[in-house]
This record gives sequence, structure tokens and C-alpha cells, in this order.
Amino acid sequence: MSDTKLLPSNPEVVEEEVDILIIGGGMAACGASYEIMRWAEGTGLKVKLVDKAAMDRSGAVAQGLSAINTYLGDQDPADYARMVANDLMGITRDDLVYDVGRHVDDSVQLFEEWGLPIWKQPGDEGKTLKDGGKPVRSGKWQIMINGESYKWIVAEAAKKALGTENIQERVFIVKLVNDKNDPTRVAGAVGFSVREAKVYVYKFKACLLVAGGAVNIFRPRSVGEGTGRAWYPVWNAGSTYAMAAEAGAEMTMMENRFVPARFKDGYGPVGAWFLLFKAKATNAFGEVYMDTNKEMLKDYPPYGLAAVPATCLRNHLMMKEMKEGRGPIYMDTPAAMAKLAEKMTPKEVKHLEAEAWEDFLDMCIGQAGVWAGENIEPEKKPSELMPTEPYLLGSHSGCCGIWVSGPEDLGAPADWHWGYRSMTTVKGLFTAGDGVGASGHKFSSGSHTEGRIAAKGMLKFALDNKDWRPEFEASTQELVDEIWRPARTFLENKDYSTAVDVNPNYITPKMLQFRLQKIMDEYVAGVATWYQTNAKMLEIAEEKLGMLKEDALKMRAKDLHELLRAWENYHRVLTAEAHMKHIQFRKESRYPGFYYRMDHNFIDEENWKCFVNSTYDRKTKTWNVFKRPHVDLVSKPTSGH
Ligand code: SFD
Ligand code: AMP
Repeated sequence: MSDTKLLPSNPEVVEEEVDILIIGGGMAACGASYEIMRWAEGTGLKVKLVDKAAMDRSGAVAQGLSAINTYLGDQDPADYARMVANDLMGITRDDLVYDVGRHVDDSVQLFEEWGLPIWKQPGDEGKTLKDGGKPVRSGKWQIMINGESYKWIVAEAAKKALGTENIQERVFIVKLVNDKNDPTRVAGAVGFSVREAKVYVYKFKACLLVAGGAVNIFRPRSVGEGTGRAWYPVWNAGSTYAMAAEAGAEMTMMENRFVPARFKDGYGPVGAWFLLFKAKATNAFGEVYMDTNKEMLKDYPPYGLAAVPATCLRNHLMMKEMKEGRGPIYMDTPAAMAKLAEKMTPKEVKHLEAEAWEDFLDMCIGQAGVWAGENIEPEKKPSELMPTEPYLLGSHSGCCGIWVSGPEDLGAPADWHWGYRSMTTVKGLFTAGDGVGASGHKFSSGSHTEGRIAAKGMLKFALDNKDWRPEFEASTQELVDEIWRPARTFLENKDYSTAVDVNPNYITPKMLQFRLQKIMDEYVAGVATWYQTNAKMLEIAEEKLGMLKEDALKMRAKDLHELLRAWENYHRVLTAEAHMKHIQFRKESRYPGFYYRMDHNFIDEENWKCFVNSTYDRKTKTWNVFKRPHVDLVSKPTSGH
């Protein structure tokens, strides 16, 4: 291998002090950037944003989207909170969800003002939402958009507000640093450039950690030639959860996961097909499993009995067909399109066919590729559906994440808020979007909104602490040494063997990732076991993850790309461990269709309708998992989608 590509054993170190650091450049970060500058002007506070990628196309909205899944219009935020609670099997924070619901429309109206085309009903074309234009609703809460450039548009507004001089792209943040004098407080963060051999050390008073959810923790269905395909963004590697946990933040509902039903192999989303095109999913014999297996929903009142049964329960009914040999599952696209076409002119039918393709071209181009490659014309041939590998996220149809301070005016229990809205239990550390636990179904618009809400809380915190000076608990050299360890491990050991990837003194990030995915897949309810686990399997997973954590210290980085992969894996392993510990603690199967504890294969409302929360001790590397009482602030969760 040519020496010109080798990393130096000592990177350049760049130190900077700001008042507020935003970590991530996705939907929540863009919302925060836009909002914070409206209030920061004249305060003298310095705000900076760092993203591991380029904001124009970073995060889950990278490819664009075809719908905005949260827009309330004239609906009641309490009804929205009820729907979210029902979909997440009763255990959500109504205060957080309601707060998003009452503010989210403003963000959507801003997107339109910034140039995002939002579909309008006939007669209202050209009329904005703000001016009373009626959107085309796919579902009760969802509206259709031409969203290929969604992220560009939202990022542009954020960049304009923040100023490009305050944005540093292609910096991967590895860890938060606690304050020397108060370990319950954050004082900074360290990361590295993914383009140059540079380590960045930031000191700050407050920080918004919005680095998205966690993908590729489980062995994906796409392996070999399909590796790299997933539904959620592969570049979101659990950084939010791992860094917050290491800083001491209380986590919540880390047992929750999202297993979406998706178009097979391309991972194309199903929402537009179910909601807009009114398609039905069937087993191999054309039977609609939501009808034939309806009785199964009665086992899970009230969540199965709502107008729209919870997402995990829809999976539960689908998987019965697959497990009992009546697969594959199909989305009956031809029947749906034929029905819609009944009252259409030939021109309108062509338009409908174009919309079917655009749905994927807007947000999941790979699925359109699968259609083209497999000669699938959706008006003629149905497509297979498949439940994917599990993802960890807090903004879509899942609710794992961090425990945050909620709004004070909604009658929530006193311990659900502690002064600064959106602050975690660590002083100065805020989060939003996928970072916030126990409040799913925010989606792109709700994540943007939550970023805006958090920005205000964070600004207040920074102003209240204007004279406070951050001091690190570790020295800059110690932090740099830690970040650069994989690079040095490689440099020190590379000549020991003749094949660069075979060496007893290090493990490649790719191999380590395979090991993690194998453990999670086979013992922690991945696709290999049809999402089933039990106490014994979890015990084995715990032991294996412990050894993996030890071996992770031996990851090598032969270049910057591998350094990125190494630290992403570090975040993944910690997130995976949190997931496993929470599943181990919750002795019931709260989310049938997402995962099953076969030794407790039931829902136990009496003992487990509670939050499962945890904290991680960075020094002892151990978890403390515990219950927190749940309270419904709106009436029982039974409202439909
Ligand atoms: O069809 C670091 N989502 C949908 N939302 C909708 O409103 N409508 C849809 O149609 C949606 N669908 C959908 C969706 C997502 C995906 C991938 C597909 C389809 C294919 C969900 C939303 O996109 C999602 O809820 C929000 O984007 C979440 O926002 P946020 O801000 O929590 O996460 P992000 O946008 O992914 O941003 C994360 C950022 O962090 C950066 N980052 N930066 C520095 N250091 C590190 N260590 C970092 N790690 C990550 C990332 O680069 C990024 O900028 S449908 O399926 O329903
Ligand atoms: P998806 O495309 O699966 O990510 O879903 C997009 C939106 O549609 C989300 O708000 C989902 O909750 C909703 N959705 C998806 N499938 C269904 C369904 N079968 N019934 C009702 N809502 C759905």
C-alpha cells in the first residue's frame, strides 16, 4: 500500500469556543438554526453548527420525501397525541407530542414559503396553506408534496439564518465532554474532519445533539450485493443516543424499535400506497390479512381496536401469514390503480402512473431501480412487501430516545419538566427529532418543529449562564489520543502481516460491524429469529456485546474513511447495548410485530404500562435501568390515523 495515503500519527488540533453548538444538520438542526437566529440577534452569543456530511443532502431527508407526515390543519393537537399514544402502544409523553402538534403547521407553512411544492386540492392550486389553500391529504395527518428537493430547501433557510461562516460540514462528532467542576453538565464536544487529518475540540455553554437515529445495528436484509441499502439513513449510526448516554443523560424507551413494512429489496415506503392509492396488502393467495386475521387484534385492546390499529400490530398480522407459509406478502398495486382509474380520463390515468413512480423517485430512488430492473409496472404487477431489519429512532413510528424536559403549561407531572424545554437530564445538553424519546410520529415536519422549540430553551439556558466558563474533565491531549487511537493502531501494526486486512493486532471496522449485526440479529430479536428473543438469548447477547466492546478498542483506521466507520461503530455498539438492556428489563412483549419476548409473550398493562428509563456510567461501563410512572394527559389513546 502506498505510504502517501497513510494518516499521520498526530493530527492537527483545532480548538474553538462558542456559546452554542448544534451537532447534526438534519431536520431538527435546520429548525433550530432558523429559530435560534431570530432570538440570538443582539445577544452577542456565538452559535455554530457541525454536520458529519453536507447539510444540503444530509440526514434522513437526503433523497427527499413524497409526503409530510405531520400537518394538523384544523385538527386538535389532543387528537394527534391520542393517535401517537395508540400507535406506540400507550406509552408516550402526551406533553411532548401535544407541544409538537400545536406548533408543527407553522414549520410546514414556512417550507412552502421557502419553495417546497405542496399538493393542493382542485380549485386551490396556487393558493398557499397560509392563505387557506387545502392540501391533498393522503391520510388524516399526512399531506402530499413534490419533495425531491425538500432537504435542499429546508437547509438553505437554515444556512441563510446561521450564516455559512458558522457552519462546519464534514466534521464527525465522537463524544461530548463533561465539565470538570460539575460532571452533570456538558462543557464541550470533540470530533474529527472526514476530509483532513484534523481533530476538532469545541467548548460551549449549551449544545443541541441532533444526530438522528440508529441504522445498521442489526444485520440488514440486504447483504452481499445489496449491502448499503436500508430504509432509514445508513449514515445515522446512533451517535445521538451513544453520546448522550455517555455524558450521563437519562434515556427512555430504548427497548422500542421500528420494523417498517417496506417494498422488498428497495425498502420503498408504503404510506402513499396504503393511504393515497388505497391499496391493500395480501398474502400469496390474494387474501387481505388485515381482514382474515382481524381477531388477533382483540388480544391487544385498546391498541388493536382503534380505527387504525397500531403499526406494530399491523406487522403482527402480516407476519402470521409469512410464518405459516402463506407468503410472500404483496402490495396489490394493480387492483388499487385499476379502481382509481375507473373514473379517470386516459390522460389522468397516465398522470396516476407517473405519481406511482414519483413517490419513489422523490424519496427512495433504489425502489424505482428495483421496479425498472425487475420489469415491474405497478399498474400490471404487484410488488412484494417485507418487514425490514429493526431501526432505532424517535421521530417516525418509533419512540426510543432521551428523556427531556417538557412544556410547563400542559398539566404534566412535575418531574416531566425541569426549567429548560428540551433539555436532557444533563445540564446544557438539549435534543430534538430522533433524539427525543417517548414521542414518535413527528416525522420531518415535527422534527423541524422540535428543533425550533429546543432552540428557544437552549438560548435561554445560554443567556442565563452567560458568565459561566466551561472547563474540560479531560485534557485536550487525552481526547485527541482517544480519537486518533484507531489510526495509530493501524500505523503501529500494519507491517506485522502481509495482507493488510488480516492481522492479529487489529480488527477492521467492517468486520466489527458484521460481528455486532450478527449478535443483534441472532440474539436480540432480529430477522433471523422472526424478531423473537428470551431472557437466555439476551444473556448470551450481553456477554458477547461485552467482549465486542473490549475488541472495539482494537479497531483500526487505515484512512479517514475507516476512522469514520470505526467511531460510527462505537456509537452503534453502545446504542445496541442500551436496546438489549431495555428489552431485558421489560418483562412483557409491548410491541408485537416489532419484537417478542417469547418468555413473556403478552402485554401486561398493570405492571408495564410505564416508561423504562436508564442511565449509563461511562467509568464503570454499566447500565442502570429503572421504571418511571406513565400518565395519560389526554383521554385514552384510541384515535385513528
Ligand atoms: O415515507 C452527525 N421520514 C419521513 N418524514 C415525513 O415527514 N414524511 C415522509 O414521507 C417520511 N418517510 C421517510 C422518512 C425518512 C426516510 C429515510 C425515508 C422516508 C426513506 C422521516 C424523517 O425524515 C425523519 O423523521 C427526520 O428527518 C428526523 O430528523 P432528525 O433531525 O432527527 O434526523 P436527520 O434528519 O436524519 O438528521 C441527522 C443529522 O445528523 C448528522 N449526523 N453530525 C455530526 N456528528 C455525528 N456523529 C453525526 N451523526 C449524524 C447527519 O449528517 C444529519 O445531518 S416515509 O417512510 O414515511
Ligand atoms: P410509511 O410510508 O410506512 O413510512 O408511512 C407514512 C405515513 O403513513 C405514516 O404516518 C404512517 O403511520 C402512515 N401509514 C403507513 N401505512 C399505513 C396504514 N396501513 N394505515 C394507516 N396509516 C399508515
